[in-house]
Amino acid sequence: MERNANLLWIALILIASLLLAACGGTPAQTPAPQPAATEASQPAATEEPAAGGVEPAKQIVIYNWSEYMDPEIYTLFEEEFGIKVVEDNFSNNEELLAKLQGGATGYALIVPSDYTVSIMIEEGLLEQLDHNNIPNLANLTPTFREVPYDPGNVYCAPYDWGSTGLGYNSAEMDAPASWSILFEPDPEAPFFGRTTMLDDTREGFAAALVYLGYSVNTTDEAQLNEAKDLLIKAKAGLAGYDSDTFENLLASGENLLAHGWNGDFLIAQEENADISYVVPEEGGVIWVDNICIPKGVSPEEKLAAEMFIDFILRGDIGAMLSEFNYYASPNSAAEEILGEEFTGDPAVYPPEEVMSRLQFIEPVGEAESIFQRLWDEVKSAQ
Ligand code: SPD
Repeated sequence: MERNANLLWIALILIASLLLAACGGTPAQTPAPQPAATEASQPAATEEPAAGGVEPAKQIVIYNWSEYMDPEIYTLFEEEFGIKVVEDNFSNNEELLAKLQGGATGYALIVPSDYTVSIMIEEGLLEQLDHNNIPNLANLTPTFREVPYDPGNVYCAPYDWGSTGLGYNSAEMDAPASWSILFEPDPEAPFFGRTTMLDDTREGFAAALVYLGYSVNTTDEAQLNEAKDLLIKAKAGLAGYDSDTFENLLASGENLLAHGWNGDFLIAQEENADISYVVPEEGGVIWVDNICIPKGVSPEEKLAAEMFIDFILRGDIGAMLSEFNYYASPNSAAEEILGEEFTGDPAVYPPEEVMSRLQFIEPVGEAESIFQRLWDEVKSAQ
């Protein structure tokens, strides 16, 4: 994907959020979409019609990020459709991709980020969605129906979107202005040794590359080696790499600073009001996560998976999802329910000034293996 496409995409999200703000939280879409299926109109579990003679599986497994789905959503889905959804977790896109590339079976739903969707489509790892089974795709805002990595939602439905920056304990330290707080470690600082970075190849490199003023998608080996050296230097001040519990370690006071995703820090803030989030002056990452069906599922699992995708695209369920994980919704019917209090929160929907400093991670083809080799060197450095 060209850098221009990246900028256009940021501009589209920005315009969507500005229009949203200008309309006082009402999605910039006329007429406002209605959930295609309401609770009242949903058939009871036993009445669920078979699509093309196929009956939905009674149980499916979703492979998702941790603390990303309200468990109550699984309960409501099972009550309504008689289908149990079991969750398994991964920590980063590379882990998810490796699992699928290795031929893993058993998952009916997965939640990859934008650039990973591109790779998965390219490698033939995803099923195409049957839109007849997912009428609530109509609830997505126009921007999210035409995402550059999957125009027309042929393979996936956007799940939510957010940014990557730094979370910190505002009672113990000032807001970090720069990524230098990670990459110029100061043994005298209160957060020295009480800091985590995401256990994530592309996110780790993105932090170092934006600090150096380079594109997060550079494939220039000299720039990547410079970033690797910085990442190794940062290790002196780290307690470790963590993509699953970094927000809990901040909330508990065990750590004071963490590289991570905005919504997770807002979850931590519920427990500890001193936790704040900032995108450093050099910028950060913007991303869209997506719900997709991996290749190789049975027709029964595929139907059940599409029914679940349709369920979370309902306005009320999409709103429950965002209220649980504090990430921005791609769903205008959900945004109507969430209201201005949520959609006007700059920690969830970043203002223009912040948006302009964010970059999407994009697929880098053959250079993926360079990122991976250098990241392995970072992780194993003493
Ligand atoms: N707690 C789950 C957070 C999921 C964030 N996914 C974003 C990945 C961007 N590279």
